[in-house]
Amino acid sequence: MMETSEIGYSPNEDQGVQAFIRTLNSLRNDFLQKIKQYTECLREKIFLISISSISLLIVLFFYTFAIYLQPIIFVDFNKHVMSKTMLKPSIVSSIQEPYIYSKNQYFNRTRKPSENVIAFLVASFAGDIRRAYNPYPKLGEKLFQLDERLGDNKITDIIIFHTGYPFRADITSIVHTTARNVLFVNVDHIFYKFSPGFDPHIRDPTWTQKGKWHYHHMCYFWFKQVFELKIIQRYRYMMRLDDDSGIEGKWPNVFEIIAKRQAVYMANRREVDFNYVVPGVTLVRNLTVAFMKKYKIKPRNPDMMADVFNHTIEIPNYWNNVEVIDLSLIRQIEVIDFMRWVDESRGIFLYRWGDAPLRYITLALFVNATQILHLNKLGLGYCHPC
Ligand SMILES: Nc1nc2c(ncn2[C@@H]2O[C@H](COP(=O)(O)OP(=O)(O)OP(=O)(O)O)[C@@H](O)[C@H]2O)c(=O)[nH]1
Ligand SMILES: *[C@@H]1O[C@H](CO)[C@@H](O)[C@H](O)[C@H]1NC(C)=O
Ligand SMILES: *[C@@H]1O[C@H](CO)[C@@H](O)[C@H](O)[C@H]1NC(C)=O
Ligand SMILES: *[C@@H]1O[C@H](CO)[C@@H](O)[C@H](O)[C@H]1NC(C)=O
Ligand SMILES: *[C@@H]1O[C@H](CO)[C@@H](O)[C@H](O)[C@H]1NC(C)=O
Ligand SMILES: [Mg+2]
Repeated sequence: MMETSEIGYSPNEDQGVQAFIRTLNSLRNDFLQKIKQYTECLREKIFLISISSISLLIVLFFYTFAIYLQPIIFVDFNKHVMSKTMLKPSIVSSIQEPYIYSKNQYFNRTRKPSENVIAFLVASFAGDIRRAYNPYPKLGEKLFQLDERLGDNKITDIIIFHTGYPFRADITSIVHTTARNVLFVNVDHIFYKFSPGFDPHIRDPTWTQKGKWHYHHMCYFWFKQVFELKIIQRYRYMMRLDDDSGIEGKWPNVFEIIAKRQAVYMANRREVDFNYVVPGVTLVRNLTVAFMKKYKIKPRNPDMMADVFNHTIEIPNYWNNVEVIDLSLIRQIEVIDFMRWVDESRGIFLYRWGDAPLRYITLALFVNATQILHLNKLGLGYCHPC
């Protein structure tokens, strides 16, 4: 102030300058105030950002840790919260399978579907799986054999469930091999699915055949998925036959036999899966125990159930490369429930639980001894591999 007056400004000028300086000062004060507020705000933000980063790092750490620990991940077989009343049997796909090639359609026939069905599963020739091969020539021989050996008057439909795309030449040669109706049903839309929550990307299987997860997909398909397909709903009994197995000698009409005897299942011979070959196969007992406890189920077949539990290192199965099953069995709500428990436990993919031991346990739970017929007791021949 003194300086400015000493320089000799006029009072008017002096007042103007003072006002100007006051304004400047107040602006400066405002500015400093703002800066202070801003830095405080920034400090708060930095604090929040650091907190978030640290939490993120902690989460990441545990996540990575969990990934590394996955081979010994604990499956809580008891943690199922579904109640019986919540169940809906509508697990069946509401849409028709997208790609179906029907021989009847091809020949412009309007024949009704048969009562029963013979089902195969094959891979179509593709370059992207290990040991890719064309299964159709051999399958043609199988169908020819069936016409000769199975006493059903060649009326039972054949469904060839397949992945990939058969060549037209494969289809036409098969269509002309057998008198039966044949349906080629592409199952790509379900075959490569995994159990919910399973991560096939970072995990390694305990077992590999063909591609990394192909064998597991096959087990999943025959244990559960096949019964959810819309096309299967119209049939009463399903006979499964693998393309590396065959029926030998003359077979009677097994569908008639199973119906007359009011049976539910026609079983091949008993085999076992050892826990040292299929690590984790015995854990299927934990799931079975939890399931029986939850729904207070007493096994319909105590001998078979004892067979499941009595042998420390092995789980029994019927070698279901060939089997005949009453499809009304797997339409029962409790059975659907069991299949879902197995699915949700992810045991098929974690431990390669096979469809054969799983079928055996399903039978032990829901089917009594008189409802199971045995191929060997009926004197019916079977070969594998053939
Ligand atoms: N589409 C498709 N079908 C498969 C695949 N793996 C197996 N299958 C079919 O599923 C059936 C059973 O498979 P197999 O490889 O014979 O398995 P398995 O019967 O348990 O094994 P073996 O006892 O050695 O015969 C066969 O008819 C195969 O054609 C696959 O990756 N894709
Ligand atoms: C089936 O019918 C279609 C349309 O009428 C015809 O073009 C086709 O040739 C018929 N197929 C056979 C095998 O007769
Ligand atoms: C499975 O059951 C056995 C025997 O009761 C028990 O020792 C084991 O800890 C269980 N394992 C799991 C993963 O639940
Ligand atoms: C198997 O278990 C049942 C009961 O669970 C028992 O009665 C039977 O003696 C056992 N058999 C063998 C061979 O251990
Ligand atoms: C098996 O179950 C069927 C159908 O529920 C029944 O008729 C039959 O008597 C049962 N047999 C035995 C041995 O329990
Ligand atoms: Mg086989």
